[in-house]
Amino acid sequence: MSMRPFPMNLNFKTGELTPNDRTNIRNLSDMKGMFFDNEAESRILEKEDPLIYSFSEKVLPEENGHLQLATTTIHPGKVGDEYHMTKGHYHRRPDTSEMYLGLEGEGCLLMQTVEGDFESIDIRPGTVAYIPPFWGHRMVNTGKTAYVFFAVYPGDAGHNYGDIEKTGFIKILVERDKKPVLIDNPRWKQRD
Ligand code: M6P
Ligand code: ZN
Repeated sequence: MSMRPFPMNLNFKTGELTPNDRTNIRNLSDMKGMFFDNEAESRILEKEDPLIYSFSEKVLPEENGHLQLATTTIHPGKVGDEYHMTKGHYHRRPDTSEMYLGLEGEGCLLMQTVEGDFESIDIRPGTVAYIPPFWGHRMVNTGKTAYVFFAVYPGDAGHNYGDIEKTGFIKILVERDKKPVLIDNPRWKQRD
């Protein structure tokens, strides 16, 4: 059955997408082992379980031909020296792409392939980044305010978190002398 066209509202300051159907919350306890400094993670979790990011989605059919629409807000902060970030993922259908549009705040998009290729793009309000098929992607908030972006991707792309959980990202973004620096991840493992 065909769907009727519909409008939505995207608030360019807050990223609020209305109407949306689902808001997903990711606290530090949902990201165990993803930040490099496990001791810093444990120290924080002994006291609290901070909200790292949330994303709101319009529920649309997970089918070829449709698109998925989502806005994400990453709260400022660090775990050890590493800035707050999304889990990051490849697509379950790896030959699908994605578009990110920066709305508020400052940060960086990290991308990699399973073969070990790596790219990063700074994303500010108004930056449009194209993530081609086969590139895993993660956003990192390097600023002191909320980092907000809008994403569009194919309806049937899906999420593959397992491969990122196994290997980590090739590079990580850490604070050095109060500035963000991209360094090699000593724990990066090439997938077998
Ligand atoms: C963006 C999109 C979504 C993704 C969300 C959070 O909105 O890429 O598909 O789910 O960010 O990122 P992650 O799934 O890596 O936690
Ligand atoms: Zn994606």
